[in-house]
Amino acid sequence: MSPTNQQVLLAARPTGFPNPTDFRLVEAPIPEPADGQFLVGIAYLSVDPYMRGRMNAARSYADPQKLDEVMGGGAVGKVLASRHPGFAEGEYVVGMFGWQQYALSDGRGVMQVDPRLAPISAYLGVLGMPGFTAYFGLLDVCAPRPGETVVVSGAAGAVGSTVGQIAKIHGCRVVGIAGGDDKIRWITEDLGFDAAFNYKTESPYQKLKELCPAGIDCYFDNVGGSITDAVLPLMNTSGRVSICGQISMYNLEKPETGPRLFPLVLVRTLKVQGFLVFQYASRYGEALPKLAGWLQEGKLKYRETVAEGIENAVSAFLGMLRGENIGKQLVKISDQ
Ligand code: NAP
Ligand code: FER
Repeated sequence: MSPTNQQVLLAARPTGFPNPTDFRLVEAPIPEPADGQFLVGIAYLSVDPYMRGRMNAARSYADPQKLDEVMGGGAVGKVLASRHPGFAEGEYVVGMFGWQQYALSDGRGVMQVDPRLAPISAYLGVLGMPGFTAYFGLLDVCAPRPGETVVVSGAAGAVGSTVGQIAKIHGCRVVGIAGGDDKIRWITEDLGFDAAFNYKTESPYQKLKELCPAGIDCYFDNVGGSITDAVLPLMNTSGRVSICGQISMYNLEKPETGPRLFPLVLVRTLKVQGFLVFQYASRYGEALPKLAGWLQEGKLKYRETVAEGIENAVSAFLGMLRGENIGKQLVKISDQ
């Protein structure tokens, strides 16, 4: 039997929390590069929260994921064959290669990665899109000053765990919010967060009041919803709020109503700003050496939760949406 390219397609648009039946695993022939193309053997693929948004029909920053097409997504791998002058066989690359074992590329949006600087999987996490999100979303949007109190939600995930450590590097007091005692232990004992609590077993407002006696200067929001409703009343005057993600709402069938907090934004003169990491694409080259430097100095640590095999990509994605990951959720496709 000739080797094939296993791929995961979007089979149906979910309502509410996605089901495994919204996806389909298929086999296709391994493609051959034409002139100007190269073939990538994928080593790891990334499953990310934004993919849930792209499964809906509504257009936003990017076009929706098309039905019956390979799920889009970032991946790292090795160039196996090349007819492209800029990419040589044997090089490692990161790009939007999708949920499959092999991908053809024309090089657009693809970057070479240095496997001597860090294991290649890191380019999907701390040295990749989530790392850049943490870097710019904290430093550019919140601009934290030494001694300030920074609160991070989704604190044990890919973005949140990096945000907390960058805030520590900048001399802040950091308080994390995450959904499990194992997650809380990791971010406080290993990553150096000053304090953290499990929002599933503690009252966020009461805990934050206790853990942030000087109030909150910066809030990096990965989750939204009732957690954010508890943070905002504790913000100090002229506090900054970086709206990075609202994952608590991504799978809701009906929008939730909550308290109306804009009066607080007004009287505390808060800056509340959403951002998309892609806005900073021209500055990734500024963030990468900083993140890699902190990694090498041991000031920045990361963790990965790795599922094995393309056939487990869907369960890894659904597990990440349910909070089963600590650090970055990846899927290992092959040893490249
Ligand atoms: P992640 O945090 O590694 O994984 C998602 C985490 O969300 C889960 O582990 C889970 O942790 C938490 N979660 C799930 N449902 C929740 C709920 N109802 N309430 C509170 N927390 C919930 O994912 P990531 O890649 O680092 O992304 C984190 C956030 O950043 C997401 O909102 C994502 O959309 C956003 N993001 C934004 C940009 C941008 O450009 N703006 C770029 C990348 C990511 P718990 O166990 O703690 O619940
Ligand atoms: C994310 C959540 C939302 C994200 C991007 C978006 C890159 C927005 C995308 C869009 O507007 O299309 O985690 O990460």
